[in-house]
Amino acid sequence: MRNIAYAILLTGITALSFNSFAKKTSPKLKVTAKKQVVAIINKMVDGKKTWVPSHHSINSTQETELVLVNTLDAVHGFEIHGYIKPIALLPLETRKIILKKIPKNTKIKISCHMHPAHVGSTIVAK
Ligand SMILES: [Cu+2]
Repeated sequence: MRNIAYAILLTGITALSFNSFAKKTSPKLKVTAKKQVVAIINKMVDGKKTWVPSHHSINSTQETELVLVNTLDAVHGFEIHGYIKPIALLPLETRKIILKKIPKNTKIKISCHMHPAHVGSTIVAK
């Protein structure tokens, strides 16, 4: 009977010790900043292939998920010189890519590397 009592006592002490040990040694959860999402659509505007909207304003403290939508029935390019390498979007393709944080007041230009006449747009980090 005494052995059983000791066993119960020991189990309780072990559980308590383990819990406080776990609390001290567990790494804190990393709080990831919410990402912002920007949709950039490729479509015909006044007879011209165009990435719309023409201007995007983003928060410089967050990375950005760009949702690229090619609504046209041909392959089109997407590029942000210095930030996003040229991508070829298939007809009617939607693709999500991540734009890393860009410094405040930076203005970057979206273009189609496949068609020089394709109207681009700009992103400004605030
Ligand atoms: Cu194009």
